[in-house]
Amino acid sequence: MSLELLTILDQDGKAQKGKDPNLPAAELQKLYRLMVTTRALDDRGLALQRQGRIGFYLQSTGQEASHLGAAYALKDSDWLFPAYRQPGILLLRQVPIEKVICEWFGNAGDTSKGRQMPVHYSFRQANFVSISSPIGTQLTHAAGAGMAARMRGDDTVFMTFCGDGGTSSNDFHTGLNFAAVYKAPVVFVCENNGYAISVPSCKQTASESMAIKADAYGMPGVRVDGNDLLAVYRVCKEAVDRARRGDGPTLVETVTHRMASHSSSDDAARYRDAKDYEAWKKKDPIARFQLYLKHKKLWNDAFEKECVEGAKAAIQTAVNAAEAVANPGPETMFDDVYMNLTPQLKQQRQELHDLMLKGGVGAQVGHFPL
Ligand SMILES: Cc1ncc(C[n+]2csc(CCOP(=O)(O)OP(=O)(O)O)c2C)c(N)n1
Repeated sequence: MSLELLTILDQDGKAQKGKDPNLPAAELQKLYRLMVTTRALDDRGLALQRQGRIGFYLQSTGQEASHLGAAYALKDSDWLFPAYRQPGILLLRQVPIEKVICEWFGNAGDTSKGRQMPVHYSFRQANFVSISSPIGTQLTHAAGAGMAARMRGDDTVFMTFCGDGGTSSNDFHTGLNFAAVYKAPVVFVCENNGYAISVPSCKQTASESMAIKADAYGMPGVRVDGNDLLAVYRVCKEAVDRARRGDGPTLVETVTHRMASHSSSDDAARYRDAKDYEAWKKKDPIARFQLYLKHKKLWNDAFEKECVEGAKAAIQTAVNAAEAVANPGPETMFDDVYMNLTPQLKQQRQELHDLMLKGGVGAQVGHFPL
């Protein structure tokens, strides 16, 4: 049980001797590109919301290393039960950017057909379980999925995320307790970004840290610098290996900072400590990783331009394509809940059909086949 903050990269991007996981050059460049693309996606998401083109957005700026470093420790066959701020994982798992952006618009190209809030992604093909608004519910889901895998005897690992505020939820207790008792192969990643909306973490808990809470549940707890991609990766890789071996769950606290507001609906400047914010700005995870790549001769201006311009162009193409996709037709509200519609729902569907034929609600999208 270590309360010490584990780091590998110092502020100048130099790796401590003997701690560098020595990932292959192409993988390091891929991870850098993913962080840059995640940041660019975030900037575009907020801009679209401010322009009134989407209704809501949640930024993850400053937390790119925390979630990408963690998820990079998994195999593609492992599962994710995310919280609000891990969009980079979708890119890591090769979900097309256009699909991500269709979710923001809630259009017919969105996996959830516009039934979820924007930014509450769900991608079955990426083993990425739907984000849910209630804080902490994903922790129990991951614990249950892990228990099931252990009973089946397969070696899948389940990674789930929460914020510092999430540790105060009922489900944090239930999830961690069950996972530890049943030795479920789960990695709990608590991204301590300093705030739960406007409540600073010091008012959230009287514990010395988030990681220390693991002790009460009988699992290892580790604190790691969340703005140091290599350190997060290394700690999470150990936790993932431990889970896969059948030795049970781990709680990893990634210490980071929420550099943006909680969501597009609030203004952090009204409650955030400005000095704190300025200090964290200097610890930007992308800048630190860039220095590391530079020391390794894996970064230069041309590579930077390729990453930044490439991300912008891919996002622009995806926004254009996603914005052109129609909204889901009103009749789709009858889909996906029951395999066979109940007689009442059949009748309501018929009524909607007739109304649309007469030019009523949704008429502009045309009548649908019954
Ligand atoms: C059970 C529940 N209580 C309250 C809320 C309202 N709420 C939405 S986000 C949030 C704070 C989350 O903070 P944290 O877990 O630290 O994650 P972060 O947003 O910082 O990533 C709260 C209280 C909710 N969604 N669900």
